[in-house]
Amino acid sequence: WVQGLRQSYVKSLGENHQKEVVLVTGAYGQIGRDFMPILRQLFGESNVIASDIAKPTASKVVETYDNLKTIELDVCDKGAVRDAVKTFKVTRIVHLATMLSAVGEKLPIKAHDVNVQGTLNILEAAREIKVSTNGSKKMASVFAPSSIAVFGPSTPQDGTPDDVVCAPSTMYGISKHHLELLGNYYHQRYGLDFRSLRFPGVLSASDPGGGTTDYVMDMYNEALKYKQCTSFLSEDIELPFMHMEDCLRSAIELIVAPNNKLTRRVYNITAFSATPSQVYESIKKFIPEVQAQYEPDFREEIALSWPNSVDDSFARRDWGWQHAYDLDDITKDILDSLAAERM
Ligand code: AKB
Repeated sequence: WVQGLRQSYVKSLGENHQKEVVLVTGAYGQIGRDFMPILRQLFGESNVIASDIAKPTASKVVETYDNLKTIELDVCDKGAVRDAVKTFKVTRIVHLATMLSAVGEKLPIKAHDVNVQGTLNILEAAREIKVSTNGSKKMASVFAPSSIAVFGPSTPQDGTPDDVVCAPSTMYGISKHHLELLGNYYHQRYGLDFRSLRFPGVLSASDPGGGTTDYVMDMYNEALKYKQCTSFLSEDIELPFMHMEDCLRSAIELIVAPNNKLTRRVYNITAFSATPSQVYESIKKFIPEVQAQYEPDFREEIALSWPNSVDDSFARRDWGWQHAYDLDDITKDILDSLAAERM
């Protein structure tokens, strides 16, 4: 699917398009690690720069990708962000650096710094850069994920639409709501091409990164290792989810969508909803002897403030979003990948 999207993207730009230079922040996080190879396929291997707060060890980089340009970049450091964007003449920023919900409740001030100040630094650097493209000067465009965490306890919880009360009760949710508002502001005020998706829980075989929806990945890991798994949410708490591959495809589809197709800068996006007991039933289809227990902790309150399900009909209508993976497809796929990693 990347090749198909690449062809239509290149075609839509016309013959004489300038090459893109893409800066990815948080490139070694849960989404970044899987997103990097796809972005390199789409924009060209040497045109994508991976950045993160700490540079991974050389062997890790070499193992993962050939000729990868990597830089150490703290998004809270305004000067360093500006310098990176200017030095590489960046035309597009994929801003993934963030602190997720559960870790954000443990370190709320740090989460505010990274998620709020970091995002402002990115938008400012994108606005300032003004790269020459085909004779005209253009700001860098920005894709930055938002989250279902922008919704709060007073939001209607079933089939939550895009335009609805957003009064989040977590620092992560507050910062993602701020990101959406800032992105809309930079778009309206300066014409900056900002695009965002409100991701649900994103499921993959890679290590989870401090989120509330990560209980699913914990259950998969433990089920495989011990035939016994524990959910840190109660069995009946329903949340929306999607497979990492669907998440990355939705991001690319939005990034390459022609501007005239978009009726908004931020879209709800989802695949399906599930409870911990449904996840357990799904695991049992592949590991019949597995047992589950439910030991809710502080993350229960976060989960209770989020929607059970999300209405993503605007994304489906405007740029043709369709998910490919349902719960059992994901369970099978992730259990297979985890089993292969252990061999
Ligand atoms: C989290 O649980 O914090 C994230 C999210 C839903 O944004 N996965």
